[in-house]
Amino acid sequence: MRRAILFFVALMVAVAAAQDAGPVVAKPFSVTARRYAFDPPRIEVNQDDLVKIELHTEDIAHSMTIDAYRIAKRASPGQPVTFEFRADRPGTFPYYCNLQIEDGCRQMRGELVVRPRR
Ligand SMILES: [Cu+2]
Repeated sequence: MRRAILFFVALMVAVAAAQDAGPVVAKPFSVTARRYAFDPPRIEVNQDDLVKIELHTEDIAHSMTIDAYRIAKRASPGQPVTFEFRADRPGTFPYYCNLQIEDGCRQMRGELVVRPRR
Protein backbone atom coordinates (compact mmCIF):
# COMPACT_ATOMS: atom_id res chain seq x y z
CA MET A 1 0.00 0.00 0.00
CA ARG A 2 2.78 2.41 0.93
CA ARG A 3 4.53 1.59 -2.33
CA ALA A 4 1.37 2.38 -4.23
CA ILE A 5 1.12 5.75 -2.52
CA LEU A 6 4.79 6.51 -3.23
CA PHE A 7 4.28 5.56 -6.85
CA PHE A 8 1.24 7.81 -7.08
CA VAL A 9 3.14 10.75 -5.57
CA ALA A 10 6.05 10.20 -7.95
CA LEU A 11 3.62 10.11 -10.86
CA MET A 12 2.02 13.42 -9.82
CA VAL A 13 5.47 15.03 -9.50
CA ALA A 14 6.36 13.79 -12.98
CA VAL A 15 3.11 15.16 -14.41
CA ALA A 16 3.72 18.55 -12.75
CA ALA A 17 7.27 18.63 -14.12
CA ALA A 18 6.03 17.84 -17.61
CA GLN A 19 3.52 20.69 -17.42
CA ASP A 20 6.30 23.09 -16.42
CA ALA A 21 8.39 22.07 -19.40
CA GLY A 22 6.71 24.69 -21.57
CA PRO A 23 3.84 25.00 -23.97
CA VAL A 24 2.97 22.02 -26.08
CA VAL A 25 0.15 23.70 -27.95
CA ALA A 26 1.25 25.87 -30.85
CA LYS A 27 0.60 29.58 -30.60
CA PRO A 28 -1.36 30.42 -33.75
CA PHE A 29 -0.96 33.68 -35.66
CA SER A 30 -2.79 34.72 -38.78
CA VAL A 31 -0.65 36.95 -41.00
CA THR A 32 -1.93 38.70 -44.11
CA ALA A 33 0.54 39.85 -46.75
CA ARG A 34 -0.55 42.39 -49.33
CA ARG A 35 0.91 45.15 -51.47
CA TYR A 36 3.04 46.13 -49.63
CA ALA A 37 2.88 45.25 -45.97
CA PHE A 38 2.41 42.50 -43.47
CA ASP A 39 -0.48 42.56 -41.05
CA PRO A 40 0.47 42.32 -38.25
CA PRO A 41 3.92 43.88 -38.76
CA ARG A 42 5.12 42.51 -35.43
CA ILE A 43 4.82 39.11 -33.79
CA GLU A 44 5.88 38.55 -30.20
CA VAL A 45 6.43 35.13 -28.66
CA ASN A 46 8.36 33.59 -25.79
CA GLN A 47 11.51 31.61 -26.33
CA ASP A 48 10.81 27.93 -26.95
CA ASP A 49 7.20 28.56 -27.92
CA LEU A 50 5.93 26.43 -30.74
CA VAL A 51 4.75 29.10 -33.17
CA LYS A 52 2.18 28.36 -35.84
CA ILE A 53 1.70 30.90 -38.62
CA GLU A 54 -1.02 30.89 -41.23
CA LEU A 55 0.04 33.18 -44.07
CA HIS A 56 -2.61 34.63 -46.37
CA THR A 57 -2.41 36.93 -49.35
CA GLU A 58 -5.28 38.64 -51.11
CA ASP A 59 -3.64 40.22 -54.17
CA ILE A 60 -0.50 38.57 -55.53
CA ALA A 61 1.89 35.89 -54.31
CA HIS A 62 4.00 36.94 -51.36
CA SER A 63 6.34 35.16 -49.02
CA MET A 64 7.20 35.37 -45.38
CA THR A 65 10.93 34.95 -45.03
CA ILE A 66 12.74 34.82 -41.69
CA ASP A 67 16.42 34.29 -42.39
CA ALA A 68 17.39 33.69 -38.76
CA TYR A 69 15.07 30.68 -38.68
CA ARG A 70 15.78 29.57 -42.26
CA ILE A 71 12.13 30.03 -43.16
CA ALA A 72 10.77 31.11 -46.54
CA LYS A 73 7.09 30.32 -47.08
CA ARG A 74 5.07 31.39 -50.09
CA ALA A 75 1.34 32.01 -50.27
CA SER A 76 -0.79 32.96 -53.24
CA PRO A 77 -4.40 34.17 -53.38
CA GLY A 78 -6.74 31.41 -52.25
CA GLN A 79 -3.78 29.28 -51.23
CA PRO A 80 -2.68 30.16 -47.72
CA VAL A 81 0.24 28.31 -46.20
CA THR A 82 0.57 27.15 -42.60
CA PHE A 83 3.88 26.40 -40.96
CA GLU A 84 5.27 25.84 -37.49
CA PHE A 85 8.60 26.39 -35.86
CA ARG A 86 10.12 26.33 -32.41
CA ALA A 87 11.20 29.82 -31.40
CA ASP A 88 14.42 28.61 -29.83
CA ARG A 89 16.56 31.69 -30.55
CA PRO A 90 15.84 34.84 -28.53
CA GLY A 91 16.11 38.20 -30.21
CA THR A 92 14.42 40.44 -32.76
CA PHE A 93 14.44 39.14 -36.31
CA PRO A 94 13.15 40.81 -39.46
CA TYR A 95 10.73 39.10 -41.79
CA TYR A 96 10.21 40.15 -45.36
CA CYS A 97 8.88 39.10 -48.76
CA ASN A 98 11.55 37.56 -50.96
CA LEU A 99 9.36 37.56 -54.12
CA GLN A 100 10.77 40.80 -55.38
CA ILE A 101 9.65 40.84 -58.98
CA GLU A 102 7.47 43.68 -57.79
CA ASP A 103 9.67 46.43 -56.39
CA GLY A 104 7.13 47.14 -53.66
CA CYS A 105 7.79 43.77 -52.10
CA ARG A 106 11.20 45.09 -51.06
CA GLN A 107 9.38 47.46 -48.73
CA MET A 108 7.53 44.68 -46.92
CA ARG A 109 8.95 44.41 -43.46
CA GLY A 110 7.95 42.94 -40.16
CA GLU A 111 9.65 41.77 -37.04
CA LEU A 112 9.57 38.64 -34.98
CA VAL A 113 10.34 39.27 -31.32
CA VAL A 114 11.35 36.22 -29.29
CA ARG A 115 11.47 37.15 -25.62
CA PRO A 116 14.23 35.29 -23.76
CA ARG A 117 13.29 32.69 -21.23
CA ARG A 118 13.80 33.84 -17.67
CU1 LIG B 1 5.55 40.25 -51.91
